[in-house]
Amino acid sequence: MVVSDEIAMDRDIPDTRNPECPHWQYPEDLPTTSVVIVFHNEGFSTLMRTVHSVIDRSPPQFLKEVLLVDDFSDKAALKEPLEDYISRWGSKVRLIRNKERAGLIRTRTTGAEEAKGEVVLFLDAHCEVNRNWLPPLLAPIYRDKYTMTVPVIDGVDHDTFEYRPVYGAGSNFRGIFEWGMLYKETELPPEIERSREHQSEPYKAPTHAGGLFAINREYFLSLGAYDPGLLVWGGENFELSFKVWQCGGSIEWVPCSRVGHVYRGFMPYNFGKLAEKKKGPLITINYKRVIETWFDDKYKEYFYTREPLARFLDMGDISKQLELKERLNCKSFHWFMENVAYDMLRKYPELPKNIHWGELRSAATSRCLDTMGHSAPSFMGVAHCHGFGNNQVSCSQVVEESAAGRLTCCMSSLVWL
Ligand SMILES: [Mn+2]
Repeated sequence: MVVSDEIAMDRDIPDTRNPECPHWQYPEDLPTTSVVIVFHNEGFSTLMRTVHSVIDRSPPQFLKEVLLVDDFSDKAALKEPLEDYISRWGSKVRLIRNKERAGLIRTRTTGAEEAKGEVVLFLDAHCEVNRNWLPPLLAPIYRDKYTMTVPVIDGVDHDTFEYRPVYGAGSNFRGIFEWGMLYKETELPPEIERSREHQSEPYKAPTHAGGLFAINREYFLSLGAYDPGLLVWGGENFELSFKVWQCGGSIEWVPCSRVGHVYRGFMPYNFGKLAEKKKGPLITINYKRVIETWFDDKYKEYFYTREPLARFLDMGDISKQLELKERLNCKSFHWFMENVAYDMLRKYPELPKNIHWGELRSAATSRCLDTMGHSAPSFMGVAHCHGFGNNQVSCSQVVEESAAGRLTCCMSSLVWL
């Protein structure tokens, strides 16, 4: 925040688009857009720089409003000083506030309900949109209102606030996931590469990172917005992606729309009272709701192989979600795997059932293998066995690949081969 506060709200940033991008033509009657930004105790300057960049770099005729939705922040700067600051934009920037903490997911739904534009475009509260970012996101929705669009995300360094692309202008990636429901990005499969004429044209993708996307507002609400049973954060990107694809829509990533995002170094807030009500890791509970609603039985087992404890977590009632799936006549997960995420099994093959899972205890020291809160296997350690699973769950499968077989181990959200 010290660095961010020193940087101009309307600074220039490098144009990271593919050089083809300025040559595309877009319709002049694109839908109007509400840019919805949810925040909870966000830094004042990062939040306002997000708004400045949207106002400065969006054609005004397509930008209906920027709708700020405060998820019950308690920082003083986000009270009257924020209201004073945004008054310079009149009705173009609107602020609504939750009366209690609702979490990111539910607050996004509130934003969509309150929005006045035909399209809702969600941004995180610490972004900087790049040159002509908006028309390329709206054009596919204009063509087909059941398309949801996703910009390419550039990085804004959380220490220096340097703006730099994660991917070069010539390389395209798309969102997938592995069976423990960790979000991944991968090169375009050859099937898609072959069908493309230009490096800069939009392409279909199975899923998205979650924070930044545009969707027709009525369509989003007709899908039930986000499952209201999902708590705070995590898994909502998958829920929406499966729902869109399996129920007749599609997702396109748009290389000519670039948005910078500050990737944080640590989780800067807690889940407050929302987390206390639930037993077990909240994100895994969210994943369980999503896979129990949208996966077919065979694929559910792959998730339970990676997260054996999830089978015993209380995910609440999903009957409304299953009803929605029935009512919208949605396709199977198998259809999704065959037609949309067909490159996924090449990267993350089907998982056989676990042979063993539980804590892995040293016979010599009686201490347990532990992820130590890290997400890479090289950082694993041993610790006092606490018996509550989570970061001390290990499991093993034999994957028949050679005559000798191959042992796969996983721990919590880690996998190694
Ligand atoms: Mn973010």
